[in-house]
Amino acid sequence: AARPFEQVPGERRGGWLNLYRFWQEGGLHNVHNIMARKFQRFGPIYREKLGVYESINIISPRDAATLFRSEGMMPERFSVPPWVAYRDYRNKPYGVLLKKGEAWRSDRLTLNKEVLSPQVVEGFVPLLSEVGEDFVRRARAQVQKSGRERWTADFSHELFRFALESVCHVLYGERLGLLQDFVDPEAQRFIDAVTLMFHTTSPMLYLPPALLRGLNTRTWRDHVHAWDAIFTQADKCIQNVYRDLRLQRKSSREYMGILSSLLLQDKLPLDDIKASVTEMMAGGVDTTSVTLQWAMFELARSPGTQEQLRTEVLAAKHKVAGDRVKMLKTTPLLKAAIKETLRLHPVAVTLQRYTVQEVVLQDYRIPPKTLVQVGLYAMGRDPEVFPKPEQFSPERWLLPGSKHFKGLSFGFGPRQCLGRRIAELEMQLFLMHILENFKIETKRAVEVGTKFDLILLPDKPIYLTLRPL
Ligand code: HEM
Ligand code: 2DC
Repeated sequence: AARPFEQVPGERRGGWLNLYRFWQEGGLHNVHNIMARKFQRFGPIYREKLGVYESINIISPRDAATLFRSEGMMPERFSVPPWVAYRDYRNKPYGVLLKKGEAWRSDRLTLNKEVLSPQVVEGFVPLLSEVGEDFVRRARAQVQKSGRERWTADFSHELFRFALESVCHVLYGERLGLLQDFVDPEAQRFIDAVTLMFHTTSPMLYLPPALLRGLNTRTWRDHVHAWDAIFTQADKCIQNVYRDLRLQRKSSREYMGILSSLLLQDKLPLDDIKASVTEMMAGGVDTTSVTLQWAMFELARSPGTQEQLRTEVLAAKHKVAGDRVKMLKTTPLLKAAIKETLRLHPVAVTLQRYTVQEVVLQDYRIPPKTLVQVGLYAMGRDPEVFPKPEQFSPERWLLPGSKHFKGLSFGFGPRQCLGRRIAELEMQLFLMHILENFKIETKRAVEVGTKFDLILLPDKPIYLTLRPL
């Protein structure tokens, strides 16, 4: 028989003392490294209590498989307390990100049809490709302007704008024009608000929502302001589309974007549509832009791999006369490069689920309703799971039988990332266009680490050079 729950290794200190130590040791921006160290110290399973939250942490793909296979029809993850506290404080409805149970499931099934299903997703390709082409155009203009046949910069702000432009094009069927010289200050405020929202979440991550709502600290106030700005701006975009639809300003033949489809379908109440569309708009900025930054950085450091990708992309382009949908079907290495980027640089430090029945992990019996976290960052760098983990090598994803519960960057199952297909297409098309037009370079010697700011980010600016081919 399996061992009892109480015997799972870990520290036995109280949660508040732990949280205090954690603060003191600068753990705030270092959650990922602290976890990796704990797996080294305690082995592939350990328990932890921070503040009021107790969790079991696992690292092996086999345990992840056990966890996800028993997650049921309405999986629940850790509900980020400051996000819940804000919605309750302002009396704003939850979207799929924060809903639970049947309410989550019915919203999610309706959204899946418009955001994830293969038929609609193919329709996103021209919209996202267009934004990628604009980025190339802008980059060429910057090269011209520099007078040095190259463009060297920290691309993070450019990529934030690219990402917001992309997600808005598929959500609203409209362009914001963020890749021109003049950028709408409201859009820039939205981008800054999302970054601030993530940044102010982490210090309050382990405090219960009820406590947060009454707080009057700088962090909580900034957090509220950030979400206020996010909701106000998203609401403006949503109202625009709503008005155009009522005035029938758009022809009903062309694809009008996710929001219009949801409104015309009339299956979800308007408030629920708004809540989830706002979450997608906010969720679509930092996630893909940071991943693209890492991808370009890794490709710049591995010129051989970069050249292989370019060869694949150019061959695909040649074969199908530039049809992007078809190109995406013949570029496995490009897709593997994105998976490989997310292995080393995941957006989410962990995946989490509350167990619904008893499961056995590493021969310990884990009772129902336990918070279990899969250490995604630690798994991606574990030599037992990925041989030579420090090497950026997309080919490892093309070896047969090597992927079992290892490619988990977007989560798993019915609760996985809703924006997954948008994110993947956006990133694949972006890299395609870049590889077709530029060489990506960087100063070889610079090491860049990772910082936890709720999502994982580069700990310093990354300078890259684009050089026209
Ligand atoms: C959830 C990763 C981009 C919207 C998640 C989760 C992960 C994730 C790990 C939790 C999944 C789980 O618990 O199994 C990523 C990564 C991205 C990305 C790595 C890009 C590189 C996006 C984009 C959007 C988005 C572009 C919006 C269009 C969401 C939403 C949820 C979610 C709404 C919550 C879904 C639910 O609870 O039903 N994402 N994401 N994400 N993501 Fe993403
Ligand atoms: C943060 O301990 C660390 O995709 C916590 O687009 C556990 C945790 C729970 C949920 C995770 C979160 C972490 C990181 C950010 C994620 C989030 C679920 C969705 C969110 C992974 C790992 C994200 C970035 C969404 C955000 C949408 C939002 C802006 C409306």
